[in-house]
Amino acid sequence: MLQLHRNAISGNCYKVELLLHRLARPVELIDVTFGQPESEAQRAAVKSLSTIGRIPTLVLDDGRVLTESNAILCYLAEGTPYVPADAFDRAQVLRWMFFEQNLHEPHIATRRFVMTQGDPSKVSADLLEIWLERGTDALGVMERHLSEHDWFGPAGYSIADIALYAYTHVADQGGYDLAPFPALRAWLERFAAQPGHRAMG
Ligand SMILES: N[C@@H](CCC(=O)N[C@@H](CS)C(=O)NCC(=O)O)C(=O)O
Repeated sequence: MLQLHRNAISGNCYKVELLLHRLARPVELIDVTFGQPESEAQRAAVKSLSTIGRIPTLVLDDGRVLTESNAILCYLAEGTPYVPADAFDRAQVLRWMFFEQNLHEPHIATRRFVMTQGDPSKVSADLLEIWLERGTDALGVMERHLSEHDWFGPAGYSIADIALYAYTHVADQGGYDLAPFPALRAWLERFAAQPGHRAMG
């Protein structure tokens, strides 16, 4: 059976868990906690599996290991409706997944982590402000797309939608205001209303 090293508060792990759930793929979830007495051993186990040593880390039935949430999504979605077969359409999905890792997650997920799990007083006010501005810019990019499209996938709900949903739906925890983004809020509702949806956690 697939094994996924993960934790319940990580949006990157949630992406993978949601797709596995929608694909009805059985998986053994292995919790990796932070700041608990047992966490050092759990993190050492993850570090022994790959050079990056972060979660999510997926271990396949044959023992091969895959890291990077969006790479894992691409692997699991192969041959399913969650990723288009057409090369151009597929590239459209990939470009949103690169956008997520480049301009969205580094600001929105990091700010959320600091605000909910970390100590904001250890981060400069300037950096918190830069994350807020850049994350809000990324939400604006999504809003402009969603003003004209229902999904980020050219043919509908896709792994690009899963990748972007993970941290957008909890962006308020990082101090982001979604009120100015009505098309984005409608997409969040549409996404969560899909049959087979599974909440984070
Ligand atoms: N780009 C990677 C990010 C992986 C990552 O940074 N994961 C975090 C949890 S969301 C982690 O393992 N943090 C532990 C650490 O920083 O040591 C992905 O999308 O999977």
